[in-house]
Order: sequence, then structure tokens, then C-alpha cells
Amino acid sequence: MIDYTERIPNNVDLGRDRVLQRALEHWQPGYLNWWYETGPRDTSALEVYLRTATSVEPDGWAQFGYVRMPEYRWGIFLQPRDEIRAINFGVRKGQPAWQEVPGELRSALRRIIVTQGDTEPASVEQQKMLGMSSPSLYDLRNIFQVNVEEGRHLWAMVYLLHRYFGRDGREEAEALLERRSGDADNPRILGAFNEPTPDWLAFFMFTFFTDRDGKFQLCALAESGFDPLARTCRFMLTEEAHHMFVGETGVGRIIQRTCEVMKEDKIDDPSDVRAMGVIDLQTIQRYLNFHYSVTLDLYGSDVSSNAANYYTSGLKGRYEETKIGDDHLLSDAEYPVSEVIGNKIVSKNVPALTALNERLRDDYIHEIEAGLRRWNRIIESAGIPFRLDLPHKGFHRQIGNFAGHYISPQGEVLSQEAWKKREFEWLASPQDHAYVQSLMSGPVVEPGKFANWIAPPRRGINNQPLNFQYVRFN
Ligand code: BYC
Ligand code: FE
Ligand code: FE
Repeated sequence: MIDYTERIPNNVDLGRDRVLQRALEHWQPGYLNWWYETGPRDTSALEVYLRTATSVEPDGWAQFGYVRMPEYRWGIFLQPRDEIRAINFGVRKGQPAWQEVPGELRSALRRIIVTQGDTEPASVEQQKMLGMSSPSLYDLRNIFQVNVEEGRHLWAMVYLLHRYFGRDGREEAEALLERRSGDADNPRILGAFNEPTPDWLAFFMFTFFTDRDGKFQLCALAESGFDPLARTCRFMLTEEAHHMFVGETGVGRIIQRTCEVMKEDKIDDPSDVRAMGVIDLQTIQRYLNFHYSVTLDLYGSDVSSNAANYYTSGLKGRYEETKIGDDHLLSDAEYPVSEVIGNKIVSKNVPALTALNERLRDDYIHEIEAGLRRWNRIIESAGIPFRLDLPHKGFHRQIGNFAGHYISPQGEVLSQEAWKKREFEWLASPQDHAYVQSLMSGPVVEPGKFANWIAPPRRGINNQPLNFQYVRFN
């Protein structure tokens, strides 16, 4: 069980290690300052119907109640330890999982934890304005739930830094509160986390596409031979599921509403659709192209010696490592990666060890395709002859073998000039953004009401009705 009488709720017996506890209590006010400064705007007085973890057991999520967000009980929760857990891949395969950091892996491990930790506050910063334009109380509650949990994910990584990395770890924990999404001088580490999330369509795309990178990276880290990291990530994954649910159903409800209007009014021209105050499917496709491509970049280079080293040394596994039936060493295996040669995209085999980023990206794409099929079913059942597509893997990439090339969504290799000419067929233009934002001028705060551009969800949160007071304004 989680001890909520402590200043920092935890299930790691924090009270037994006074030095660590004091260090974290010292970091805590800095964290709250960060939340007030860069967290959701003007929300400190709101009471939000949030879930709080009461234990790390599967039923431990049952606790729902009104909370003022700055009083949310952010804490440190690890999945219980499996005493006989071993390292399951790489050259140390079969040895007992580490409970302390092996000296020679210290800097690589710190780097992974810092990179993971950096994304969590970044996403909160990206979303801080969105409460001002929420389409319903239900959606407002959901974005705040996501925000407080991303805050907790930061706590999860900061605990590891403080507990296992001494002074360097404490310095990194401070720096996590200092970098800012999109800041020219001190940006967040990874590209997608410095992009703006200017409206709710972008938010839902982000939680569908980018939070799912979170899922796949956390799954790879949940395989880690460093047991405290694995146990931390396992618990984080239980929270991630809700974030992706918010994204998939959010985009799905926007599609559904657009299709209802198109069908009722028998229109399909995007400008007629916009005249009805809903988001045309073409604009949804352009948002999708953006969020998909910037998220593909988050997996790193197709061929990466970092990734090979992380795997060989037992720090970071593959998606569902222990379910894969091979040697878990990858000494002779190969894996295909793409390359641009002249004006052609070709596939070539490289040592599988060096292609682990690409492999995780492919696992991710597979899951994305399933989500896209569910969105397309909504359009199909409205009888509308339009389908959303995933652009080619090389479209709009900044990292890896496609970086520096100009690839169309159909996978043609173009000149920069030819690509630029068509950029706004494929990615949202300033006008598209302005239109979407024009729909989202103020929050809808009446219980049970939804903005015109989005359908209501099928059911409420925690079996509450749709007209439940999910957020109280005092
Ligand atoms: N942007 O060998 P390479 C989440 C850098 S999301 C900028 O290709 P590697 C969440 C790279 O750092 C999950 N830079 O890459 C979601 C390296 O830099 P140095 C986040 C990038 O190391 C929503 C250089 O390029 N977790 O949780 O194999 C809301 C060449 O490196 C990018 C993790 O990512 C980029 N996109 O793999 C809230 C897990 N990509 O050495 C939360 C931890 C690469 O030249 N991170 N670079 O300075 C990792 O495992 C790895 O760092 C990466 C990169 C997979 C990200
Ligand atoms: Fe997270
Ligand atoms: Fe998330």
C-alpha cells in the first residue's frame, strides 16, 4: 500500500532513508514552483474529479475524488519487487537483475533516465493553455488528469536520480525543472517536446501519437536489467493507457461529429464543412501527418550504436522482450532499414543490434495502424468515401536516414522545391491552425454540454453521467 501520511506518498519506505527523504523534500518546493509557473494556467482554485493511486495493485486505481491540482499527492510508486528477476537480454543475460547501478553503466543509464524524465514536464508545458478552451467539463477533467500524471512521471524519474546517482542525480533533477519546452536557450531534449500544442485537435493527436511513444519506450525500459527502473516503468505504464485513451477517443469524437454534419447536410467540400463549424477531414489528415512524423523521430536514428550498447549491456530491451523467441543477444541477426539513394528509397539489412530503434519504431507503427483503422470505421459507417492514411515513414523526418530528404506522404523522393510547393497540402497551414483555433475560443463549462465540433463520449468517467460536475469552479 501507499503511505499517504508522508509528505511524499510512496511505497518505497522512503522514511527509512532520511538523507534521501530530505533531498526529495528539498526538491519538492521547486517542483511546485515549476507547476505554478508552467503548469495548467489559472487552475489553482479549481476542484477536479481526479483519480489518485492508492496502491500499485491492479485495483489500486479505485480512488476518485475532488482535488485542487497543486494539492495532488504526487508520489513515488514502484511495482513490487520480484526477488528472482534476472537480466533477460544482452551479454549479462541470466545474471540477477541489478538493484544498484553498475559503475561502468552509470552515465548511459543516467542519460536514459534524464531523457525519459525530460519529456514528462515538457508535455505539461506544451498543454498549459488548453484549459482555457476546453470543449466540455469531461475533457477539461481528462486533460488535468493527464497533466498531474505526467507530473508524477517526472517524480518517478527524479526519485531514481536522487536515490541512485548521488550529486550528479540531484543536479540533473534540478535541470529537469529548468529546461522549458520551446525555449530557444534551454529547450527540452527531444524534438517533439519543443513543438507547440496549440489547440485540442493537436492535444488529442499528441496523446494518441506521442504518449504512445511513451508507452513503447516505457515498455523497452520496463525490460531493463536495472530493476528499480523496470519496476518504476511498469507502474507508469498503467497510467499511460488512459492518456492514449483520451487521444484515441478525442480524435474519434471529432471525426464522428464532422461525419454527422457531413451526412445530415449532405456536404463534402471542406469549406462547406467548415461553414458548419466542424473540422474537415482533410485538416484532420494534415494534423495526423504532423504528429505521426514528429513522433517517429522520437525513436532516434535507424542505425544507432547507442541503441546497440543499451541492449548489449542490459539497460534497454525490445518491446515485449521476454515474449520474443530468439537468443536475446542478436549476435548474428539482421533487420531491414530504409535508405534514400538518389531518388529512390531502398531497404537494406543491417545488424539487428544496431537497428533496435527502427525495430521499436516498427512495433509502434503496427499499433498506430490499428488505431487508424478504428477511426476509419467511424467514417465508413457514416457512408463517407474518405479514409485517413498514414504518410510514408520517410515523410517530414528530421532524425535518421530520411533526415535531409524531401519525401511525399506517398513515398516519392522530391526536390526541396517540389516538396515546399505542396507542404500545406500535407501539413496544417497557418490558416488551418487559425480556423481550428477559431472554433476553440472559450471553455464550455456547463455540465453535460459539448462544443459543436466534437461528439460527446460514449460514457463518463468512473461510471458518472456525462452531465456530472467533473470540475468545480469556486
Ligand atoms: N530529438 O543514436 P541516436 C514520453 C539525439 S515519450 C532530438 O539516434 P539513441 C511522453 C540523441 O539523443 C518517451 N534529439 O539515438 C510522451 C543523440 O544525441 P547525442 C520518452 C534526438 O540515443 C508524451 C543523437 O540524436 N522516452 O514518455 O539511440 C507525454 C543520436 O542518437 C532525437 C525515451 O525517449 C529527437 N527526436 O535514441 C509525456 C526513452 N532522437 O548523443 C511523456 C529514453 C535522437 O548526439 N531515451 N536524438 O547528444 C532513449 O532511449 C533514447 O535517448 C532515444 C534516442 C530513443 C530518444
Ligand atoms: Fe508520461
Ligand atoms: Fe503520458
